[in-house]
Amino acid sequence: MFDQLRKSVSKAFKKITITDFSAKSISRFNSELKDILIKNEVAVKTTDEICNKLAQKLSTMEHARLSNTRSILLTSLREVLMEILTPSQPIDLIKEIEEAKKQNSPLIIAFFGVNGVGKTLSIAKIGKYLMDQGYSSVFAAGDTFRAGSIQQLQKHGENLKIRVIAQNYGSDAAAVAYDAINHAISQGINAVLIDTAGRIETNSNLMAELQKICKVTEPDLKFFVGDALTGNSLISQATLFNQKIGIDASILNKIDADVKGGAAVSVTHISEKPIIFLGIGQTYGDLELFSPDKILNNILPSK
Ligand SMILES: Nc1nc2c(ncn2[C@@H]2O[C@H](COP(=O)(O)OP(=O)(O)O)[C@@H](O)[C@H]2O)c(=O)[nH]1
Ligand SMILES: [Mg+2]
Repeated sequence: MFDQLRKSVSKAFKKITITDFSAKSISRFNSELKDILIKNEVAVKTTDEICNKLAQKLSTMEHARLSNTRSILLTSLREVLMEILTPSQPIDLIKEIEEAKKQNSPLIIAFFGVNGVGKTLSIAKIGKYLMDQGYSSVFAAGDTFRAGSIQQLQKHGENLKIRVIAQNYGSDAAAVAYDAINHAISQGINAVLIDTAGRIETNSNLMAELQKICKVTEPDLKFFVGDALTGNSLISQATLFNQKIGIDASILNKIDADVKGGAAVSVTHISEKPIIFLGIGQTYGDLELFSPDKILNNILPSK
């Protein structure tokens, strides 16, 4: 996880020679940090924010007696990154399910994102996660477009013993999702996880289809699913999906193969929405609740 980014940051810290936090020293360090972040596909806007915040923090220390500039720098950078990674409104999925339960209704979650980012597998992982916590779910096979997608979800359902509501290819995805919600209501199921089609993000038919699903099913939560390996392109996808359908949180997949970490660092800051889960592999258990600390420990040297 984030090997390339961690190595570069560690290297930059090893060769720090500054002995004060004068504007000149800060700017020297920041210009190196900026290069590292950009090379690892942290969004430009997020990179600028990190460097500006760091400069601001350090400038107040200019006249302090500095015995260990390196450790002050490290602590300051940790604080800045923590702010960048911490969402203003975190989402607690279990709390949301409990709230819905009190209203005698299932929590409705729709998953959006381009093809191949791991939407369908994320639904299976979250179905298992909920089951492990004692909550039931039903899957809605709302990708009625891509060949094989319905069977793929059905296979996950079979493996996990979770019911999948499906119709034929080409059928109305909103109607499939609606059926699944009715099934959940009648059976007292805790959560409805709605799969959707991906295609490419610029496809306006797709956006219209997704908007219709939202209109018909009124999801409690809309999750944007992204592939961390796509770096900056993930950031533009998240922005577009947020504009077109409004997202509540992100799931970042393929973190296990991501050496750069740019998407994980930028997406909360850019979308102003929390990352809720990280996908860290291809099995059902390869799902982690997002934690800024864990990300930081994979980026920054320990001391
Ligand atoms: N290494 C890795 N592969 C993943 C992860 N999530 C999904 N995948 C793989 O990505 C591919 C596409 O996943 P799928 O769920 O079909 O994506 P969808 O098109 O968005 O529904 C599959 O081969 C998955 O096994 C992850 O966190 N790590
Ligand atoms: Mg799929």
